[in-house]
Amino acid sequence: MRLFVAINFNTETRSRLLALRDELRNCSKGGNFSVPENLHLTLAFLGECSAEQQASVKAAMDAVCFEPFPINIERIGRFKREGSDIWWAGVSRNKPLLDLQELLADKLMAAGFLLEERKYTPHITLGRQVVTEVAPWTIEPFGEVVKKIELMKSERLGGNLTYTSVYGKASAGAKQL
Ligand code: 2AM
Repeated sequence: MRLFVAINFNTETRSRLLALRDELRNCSKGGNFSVPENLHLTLAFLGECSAEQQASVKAAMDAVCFEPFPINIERIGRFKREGSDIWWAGVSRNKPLLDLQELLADKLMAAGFLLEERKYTPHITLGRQVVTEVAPWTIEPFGEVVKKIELMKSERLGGNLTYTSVYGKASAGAKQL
């Protein structure tokens, strides 16, 4: 199965992200835009994993301790790809988020996973293969307090890219899941 670890959002954050997705869609000539349930912030992408590897990811998540922390979504940006870019909502690079991402990556690498070596760019994908003439823009920041990270399974169901939470690790002080 294809796995990644992510932060999922509450209903209000999700609806604000959706409004931004719609704004982007309205000023685009084309693109493959994210459906509401697929909006998330990836912390680590594992790719194809065996059941044994899935257990290792859960153990790595269990070994990561973090306090609840706020995140802020502050801009709309893109990764340039030949003519059809990936557009996203960018998350401020705050210390608790970067520390959590690094700690998790360390635990996963210690368990034998090969992770992406590029610098972590915290982003929430709003659309892929987007064709637009607009330039990235800043937004009135909004966000929420993160209290949980989740192990997500990615699969194609009936032709649709579907993400399902298969495990969760709560922050210190949060109720057990
Ligand atoms: P993206 O949104 O920037 O494509 C599920 O596919 C999640 O894992 C998405 O957030 C996706 O990021 C990320 N992802 C997919 N393939 C990846 C890769 N090779 N390296 C890093 N992240 C990846």
